[in-house]
Amino acid sequence: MRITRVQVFTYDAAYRDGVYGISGGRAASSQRSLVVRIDTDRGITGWGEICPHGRTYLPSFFEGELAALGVLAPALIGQDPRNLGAVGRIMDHQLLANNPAKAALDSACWDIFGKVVDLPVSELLGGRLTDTLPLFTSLPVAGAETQARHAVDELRAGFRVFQVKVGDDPVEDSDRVRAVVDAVGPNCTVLVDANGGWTLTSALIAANRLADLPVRLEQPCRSMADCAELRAHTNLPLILDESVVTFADLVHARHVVGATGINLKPSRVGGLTKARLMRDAAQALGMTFTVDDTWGSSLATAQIAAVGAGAQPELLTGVTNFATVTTPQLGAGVDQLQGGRSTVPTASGLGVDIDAERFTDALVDTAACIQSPRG
Ligand code: 0XW
Ligand code: MG
Repeated sequence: MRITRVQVFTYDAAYRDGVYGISGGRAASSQRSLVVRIDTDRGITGWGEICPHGRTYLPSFFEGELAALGVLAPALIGQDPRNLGAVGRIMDHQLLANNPAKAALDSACWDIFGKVVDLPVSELLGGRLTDTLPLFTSLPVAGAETQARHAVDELRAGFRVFQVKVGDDPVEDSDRVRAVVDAVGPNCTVLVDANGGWTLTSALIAANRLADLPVRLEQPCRSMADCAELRAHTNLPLILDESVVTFADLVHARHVVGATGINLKPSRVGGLTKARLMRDAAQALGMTFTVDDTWGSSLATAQIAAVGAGAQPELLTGVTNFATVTTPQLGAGVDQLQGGRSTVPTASGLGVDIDAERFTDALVDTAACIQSPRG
């Protein structure tokens, strides 16, 4: 089985509730997503999605990942998409960085593999330990009252895990977190995500003010060194997100920084193949984790669900469902259930029935890149 064509498309993934903001004034009403379509000589098509979050959330950004896809896509022509090890090696030999671009191609290959063997990707990634996944909901930066009201709306919708966006003024931030904790009550989990926006000074002030609350801090400072310093001065559990890109980062996070959890994003670590490794390693290290991504639609959600379904339920805090957060959706796949949970697709591949008609104007098309063989 060979890859015959790779195409890259885009669409705008708009936030359902208006503007989504995180620390440092990083706010947007939509993000440009990149959707990869891989065709094969057996007539089976695979799809993958990555959606960078602005230009300063991670080093990765839309134009950069698009350029990387233009380099990576031709290198995969003629390769067997079921041989994920070789696909990953070829991509890593083309580019050192650009994990999200590699992730989109890796996901599309897993989608094909699952369709070939008629199994959901979740089962190919190590098995399914649950049929439904706990969801977490992200509350963008806003005033205390607004964030608490948003939390109550989501509580009524069934959510029990809340990610409160903070990271600017530590006094206001801690007041807003307290308002959310009071609003949702004691049976919920609250993750306080600064997206690296606090200085060590601010993080220490916030952590002291939050010390009596049952909350976990997520990526309080940008560097692992500052997060480690903070961890040495607080008893609040620490989750790392943006800092953990490689396997070595994960081990460092656990044993040097003292992190007790990670936010695992397939696009940040380079795809489902590497996310599986990170999931299993985090579990072996006894860490809790959320499975998430930078943004996207039902396709990114299906990628998340494929990793989350194989997680040990007692270590999985929650997963994201972009299918209820953004519009438009690319096709049915993951459904939200009562009680703040979502389904795990059971159809073969990633299980999302992509509306291919939506994607006609390719930004990258290897059909146009294929050169005639020499000699
Ligand atoms: C990447 N974000 C800003 C958007 C997702 O909803 C979650 C969040 C994060 O950093 O965890
Ligand atoms: Mg985060």
